[in-house]
Amino acid sequence: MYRFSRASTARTARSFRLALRSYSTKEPTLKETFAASLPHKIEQVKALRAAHGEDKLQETTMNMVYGGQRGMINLIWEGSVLDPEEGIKFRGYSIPEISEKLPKAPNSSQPLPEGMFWLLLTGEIPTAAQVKALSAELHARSTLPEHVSEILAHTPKDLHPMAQLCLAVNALESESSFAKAYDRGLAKSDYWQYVFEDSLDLIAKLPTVAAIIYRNVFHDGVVAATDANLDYSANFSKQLGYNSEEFAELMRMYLTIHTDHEGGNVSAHTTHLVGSTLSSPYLSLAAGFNGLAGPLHGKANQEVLGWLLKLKEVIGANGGKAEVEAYLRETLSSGRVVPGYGHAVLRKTDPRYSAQRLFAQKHLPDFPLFKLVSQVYEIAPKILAEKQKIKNPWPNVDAHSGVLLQYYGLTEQSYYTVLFAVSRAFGVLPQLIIDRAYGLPLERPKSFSTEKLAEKFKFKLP
Ligand code: HAX
Repeated sequence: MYRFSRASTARTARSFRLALRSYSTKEPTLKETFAASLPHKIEQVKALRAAHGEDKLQETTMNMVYGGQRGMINLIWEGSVLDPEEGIKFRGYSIPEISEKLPKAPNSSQPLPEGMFWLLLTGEIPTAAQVKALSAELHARSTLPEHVSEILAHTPKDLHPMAQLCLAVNALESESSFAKAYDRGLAKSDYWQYVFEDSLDLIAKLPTVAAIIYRNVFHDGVVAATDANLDYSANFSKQLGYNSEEFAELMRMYLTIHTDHEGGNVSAHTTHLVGSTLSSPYLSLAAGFNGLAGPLHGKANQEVLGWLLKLKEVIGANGGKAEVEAYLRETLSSGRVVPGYGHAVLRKTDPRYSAQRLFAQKHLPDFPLFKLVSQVYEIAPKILAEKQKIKNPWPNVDAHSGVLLQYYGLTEQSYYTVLFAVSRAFGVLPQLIIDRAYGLPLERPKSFSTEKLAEKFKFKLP
């Protein structure tokens, strides 16, 4: 059963109010900045649609329809665009560029995910004061309703942490200002304002939810009270039970690079799809998290760790290239995937992998598991490339994240996707706000049966 370790609720609330006051800035807030940019953005979309609304983007082939819609352009996603060769660009900025440009905590070299949220929503790099004010606002919104901690307290410990997270986020729906306002009667032009409020509340509450799950399942159930003097990542680290500035640095990097990966990935697409029915942001995000929990998507980070630890066991202390190669071949010949390798869009090493590799080279160059990851990186692409059907033999984000967590003692691999989920909320919720601000409609693509497709091509099915 989770309980706050110290500080009474009243004292915590007072410290939030003080923090908010001390961090308030004369510069425009996030909501003001977004609202100010909106009329121009809407004009741009209108002008583009008026000029090219009926023009063809591409031909849809039958292989796209049967092949998981690979390469089919069918979504608007403003926060990021993924290039197969260049990798992800967040509002036009690469990972090294956001690392340089986004505001940082004092004495930190990593960007703050709060700044990333700002960038993804508005397209603008916030000032340090704006990010500080946003951090304070998130702290002020972080209190959980009691029933959510109650539900988590009564959840079986062996229920997967991602299933627990989805339960908790669904249960947080009770807090949805969008759902309440909609029930009262809400004008369409005002939808986004309530989705904005819910999104900030959700992001604010996720660290405590995630920390409760971690502390309940793997430790003593005691969670540190939210510390309004810390940035989001440092506070989350503390709530998980870490008092290490280096681990907070890892969290800043981790939570920033896992946010967004354009709109077609399952967690992003699902959040957007469910949101199009005007389900609240809570239900929409929970749906996205359900998708993230799959082993071909976010759960690949857990799978990678299991696969690596087994490799370590199989090859022993003196394993070399030949043993790693044999293990890779055995994985493939047994009909399984090599977790952490391959991608539906990317055709090179994932820049999120490279960012984590840089972090490891700086902070844990001699950690044996990092050396093993590096060894796999040297060997796996060649072996995977031998299989012609595999379109991308290079590592993705999930090939590296678990090793960094292992180094700092967060060894419970079934928890890893929860960390990914906390970050993913920062990427999918900005688009949910934008969806409602643009007034995008219910999503409802057309489907055909195999018989109908054959009929279209006058093809006689065998
Ligand atoms: N190991 C073995 N086989 C692989 C493979 C891998 N790492 N990557 C692709 N393949 C196989 C596919 O299973 C598919 O086989 P079938 O035709 O027999 O079904 C074939 O190669 C073609 O696949 P593809 O076109 O190259 O890749 P997809 O777009 O279909 O799939 C995946 C992309 C990421 C799902 C795939 O590469 C994979 O399963 N990788 C391992 C799991 C993983 O790391 N997932 C995380 C991806 C990143 C992410 O979303 N993180 O959240």
